Amino acid sequence: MLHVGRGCPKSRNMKRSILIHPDPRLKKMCLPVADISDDRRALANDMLETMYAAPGIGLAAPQIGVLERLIVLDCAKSDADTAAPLVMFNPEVLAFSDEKGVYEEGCLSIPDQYAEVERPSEVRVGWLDRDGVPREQEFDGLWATCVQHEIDHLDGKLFIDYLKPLRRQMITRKMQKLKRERARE
Ligand code: K1U
Ligand code: ZN
Repeated sequence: MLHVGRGCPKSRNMKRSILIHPDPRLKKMCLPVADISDDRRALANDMLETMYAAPGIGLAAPQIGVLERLIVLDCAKSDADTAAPLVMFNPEVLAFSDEKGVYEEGCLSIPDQYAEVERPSEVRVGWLDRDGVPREQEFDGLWATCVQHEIDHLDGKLFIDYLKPLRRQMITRKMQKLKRERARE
């Protein structure tokens, strides 16, 4: 088992709580990660744990209140044999297709609300992996949708920002009600 910092044994990953919209932290532009330390790798592990537990196929650091450019995703089938987690520090869309696709998106920060969003069908993404090694890969299908959705989170953008104002307002009001109910529990 790894022991990390402050003399305190770091035994296992921790599930974090996910912020619910509206929250000012979900609207912020996140800062690039300057160095990929053991603490940041532990944060990425916590995010994967949180994403799988939700369950979800992606998660961005601001969704757990950390305003840094870090995302995790796994759009593979959910059984452990085919798990394909990706950890991306400072991800960037380097190129995108003219062809667009529509996918019904959800968001762990906007529970139980889904809407069709149009985005480029294919994207080339560059990022630093958990060892700080630069990576580049093309994504299509659900992976392309998910990686764009997660990178949007790092720029303070939610999938509801692509919707017409009335639909966005209705969803926001539902989320305000949900937060009031959860606060009373
Ligand atoms: O960023 C997030 O809030 C995670 C979000 C990612 C996403 C979903 C759909 C389209 C684009 C991006 C989710 O994971 S919502 C939950 C979800 O879609 C799902 C959950 C379990 C199995 C399969 C999908
Ligand atoms: Zn989301």
